[in-house]
Amino acid sequence: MSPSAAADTIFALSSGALPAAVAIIRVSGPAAKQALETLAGSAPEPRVARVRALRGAGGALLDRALVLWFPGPATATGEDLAELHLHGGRAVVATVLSELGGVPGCRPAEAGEFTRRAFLNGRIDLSEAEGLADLLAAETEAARRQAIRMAEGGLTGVVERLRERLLGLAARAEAVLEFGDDEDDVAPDHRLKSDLADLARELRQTLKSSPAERLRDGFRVVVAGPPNSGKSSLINKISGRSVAIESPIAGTTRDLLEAPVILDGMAIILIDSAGLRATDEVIERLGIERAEQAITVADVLLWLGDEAAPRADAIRVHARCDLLGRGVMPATADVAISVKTGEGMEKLRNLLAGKLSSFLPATDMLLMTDRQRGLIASCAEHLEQAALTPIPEVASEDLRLGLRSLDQIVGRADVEAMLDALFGRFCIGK
Ligand SMILES: Nc1nc2c(ncn2[C@@H]2O[C@H](COP(=O)(O)OP(=O)(O)OP(=O)(O)O)[C@@H](O)[C@H]2O)c(=O)[nH]1
Ligand SMILES: [Mg+2]
Repeated sequence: MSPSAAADTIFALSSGALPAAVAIIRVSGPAAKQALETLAGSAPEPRVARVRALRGAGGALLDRALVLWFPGPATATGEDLAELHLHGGRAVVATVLSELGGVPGCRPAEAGEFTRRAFLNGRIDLSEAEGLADLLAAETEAARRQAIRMAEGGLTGVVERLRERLLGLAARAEAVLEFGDDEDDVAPDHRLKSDLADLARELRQTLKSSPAERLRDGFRVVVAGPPNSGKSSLINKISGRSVAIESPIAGTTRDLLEAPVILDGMAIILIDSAGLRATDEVIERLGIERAEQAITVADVLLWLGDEAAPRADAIRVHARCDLLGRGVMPATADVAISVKTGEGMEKLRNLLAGKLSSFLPATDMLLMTDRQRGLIASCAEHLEQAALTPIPEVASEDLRLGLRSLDQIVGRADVEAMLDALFGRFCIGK
């Protein structure tokens, strides 16, 4: 019996916001066919769209709709599935949903429940489900492209290949366990440890690209420098909004201010910060502490100071270059800009976009979510331990734990705990 064979039948509006030209309601579960029969009189032949009059319990006409019937298990959810393509008015949809609620065994779906059933019935694996969740949430082109690759199982393939290799190594470790004492039978596996270390290194390498969350939520670009250097003005200019107060008074900005911006299809969050200087003023000092912290965790630092940047990888900006005495860019700066004249702004955008695209994964690599990165890191850790330990039993156990981490990425291992977290990210009807 499939895991959800005994489950309720769920239904929800699966298409976008109303009103719309067409609204699609999906019904999934053992009572899906009965729901169709109740509303449309009968279910059409499988996978053929038919126009049917939908009627309520009292016989009143609700809508003339296209209806489809997909018998399980070869369906999106792995269960019996019906689709009603209605005219997309709010009243029509509300009435049909309420009629469905009256069919025995049917209830409204929870967020992500359709996808959850697809996963439980083996129609998709966990990384594909995560890709789908991201796809629904993707607001930028770069995030969308990445999410599509994940939804198509890109990460599954990568993990499968890693898993095959790890299985091979685990088998060799077992062989050492079994025959290790009897050196006449089997030559000792001298290369096992270095092969383990190699695989661990490769895993660590895949962690060098940014987490998928960054691509979705935006790279954090912190603008910092001394007071009055033009930080707030720059942020207002790039975002095209008045995010932060600009003023000739040094020490205007205190808190960190965030402005989400799309740059070359990439989501970024521009972060304004308090000007750095020695001060006795308590609030200003708290602001400066926040600024210093933001500088250390920034994905990119735009540094507007004339003195050396606090991070070697900063983009050094010579701001306010239209002002008297600032016309010559110092050799230590990467770009001279003026928000007044617009000079250098294009070059700054290009420098920033270039830096950000270096965080994107290479074409054959995939962005991973924090959860997936954590599992890859834990797998690498187990391999490293296995490569170090002189005790074959310990090495074997480490490899088993390493495999388990990989399995959790695609949801092979015990995963119930994280399902709620993942599927809760979906919208209802997905
Ligand atoms: N001429 C000229 N003035 C600028 C330019 N950018 C900023 N200013 C002026 O410089 C002053 C300081 O600008 P802000 O953007 O408030 O500077 P800030 O770095 O945010 O300052 P704090 O928040 O106090 O740390 C304001 O009077 C701005 O109008 C520029 O490109 N050209
Ligand atoms: Mg400011």
